[in-house]
Amino acid sequence: MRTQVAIIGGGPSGLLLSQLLHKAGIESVVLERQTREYVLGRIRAGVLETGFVNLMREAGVSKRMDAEGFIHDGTLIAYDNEQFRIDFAEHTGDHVVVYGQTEVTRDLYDARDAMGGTVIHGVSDVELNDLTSDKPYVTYTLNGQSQRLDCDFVAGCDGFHGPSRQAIPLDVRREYEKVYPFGWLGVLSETPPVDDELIYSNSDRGFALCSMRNANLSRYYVQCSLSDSPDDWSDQAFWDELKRRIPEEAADKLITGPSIEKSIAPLRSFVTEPMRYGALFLCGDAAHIVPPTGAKGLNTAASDIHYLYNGLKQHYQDKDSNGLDIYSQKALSRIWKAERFSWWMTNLLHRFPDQSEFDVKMQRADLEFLRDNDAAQKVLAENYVGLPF
Ligand code: RFL
Ligand code: PHB
Repeated sequence: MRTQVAIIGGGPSGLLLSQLLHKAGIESVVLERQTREYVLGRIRAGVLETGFVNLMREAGVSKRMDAEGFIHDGTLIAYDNEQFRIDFAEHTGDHVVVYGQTEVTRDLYDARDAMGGTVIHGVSDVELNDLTSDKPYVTYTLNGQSQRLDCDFVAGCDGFHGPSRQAIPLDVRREYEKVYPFGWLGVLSETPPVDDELIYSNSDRGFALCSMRNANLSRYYVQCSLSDSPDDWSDQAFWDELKRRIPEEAADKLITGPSIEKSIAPLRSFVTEPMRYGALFLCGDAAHIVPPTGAKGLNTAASDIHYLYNGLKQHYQDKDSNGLDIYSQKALSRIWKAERFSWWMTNLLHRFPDQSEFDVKMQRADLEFLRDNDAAQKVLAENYVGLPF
């Protein structure tokens, strides 16, 4: 089989890229290891920047998101029993949209089906070959048969554990990583959200986040130990702990119910450089990870897709390779800023096992400065709604 762009990974990055390329008349084939049901069962991001929303619109996949997504003009930050609001609209004139990654992915799959896009599920043994030649190709196994996909370019959209990043030789690849000494225990429940806006809470028992998917679907998180397993946490234990970590006013009105999903995510900051190697371009979690505190993971994937899509369009339509040549540099420049913001938010809001009393005082001073200072709030708001592409 032959295509112009072989896309490894059918998560949001891979599907969005393939949809945009299709609209520009560029062929692609998406190779996905899992079934569609499995991909749609993963509960992940919930907050979309305007840059992401605009890409979905450009890809012609925004109808449901535009109708059902919640516009959030601000967010609440709590510590101890106090809370204050960061007003995105006032500080940036912009907002974020709360619409689940599961729904984004479902809409992208539906659009790919409607356009007759090729998404092959259940592939294994994916290998990227001859990336520095002008005839790169991907091999894989499907239903026990070896397959070969010839292409002009490979987009590595296969997440943190996929094979694409590993195809860049170690003497070329440089990786930067910070692993945090805790995780997030997340619960999804069919209950109305506790507030109209998200609540990020720093408490002396650890971080908590109140988020949502729609008017009757809430998503909550508490910071937990890395040695915990979701089975260690009964629903009752989770709700009790969440209530202890958010302001009393919110705890009193929290409506609890059975969890319909419960999982633990480790927190990590990670960047690989460069993001291009010959015909291979890394996108999204394949190249970088942020801790979820700044809601940036899916949104950094969007800027990669924007740069790569425009670079490929320039290559095929104008025979100009400049966009592809500067891809890695442009993508990384924005990513490092999102890394900084996510790392800062994580440090501001979590309890660290080795935190001294002095460190706790510094965190408190940082929170009070943010509460009282307009410029500090503007910095947070600008980063949260998303830096320009
Ligand atoms: P994905 O979603 O991991 O998709 C990669 C796809 O590649 C497939 N794959 C392979 N396919 C073929 N062959 C192989 N060998 C393969 N190996 C893997 C996988 O099956 C998968 O389908 O990466 P992508 O597309 O780059 O998307 C990235 C986002 O998923 C991620 O950044 C966000 O979910 C991060 N994130 C958040 N981001 C936000 O922007 N806002 C948020 O509010 C937000 N909240 C979160 C989050 C991530 C979380 N977790 C669980 C990590 C909250 C949480 C709890
Ligand atoms: C979510 O709704 O899952 C969510 C929201 C904001 C974050 C992280 C996760 O910062």
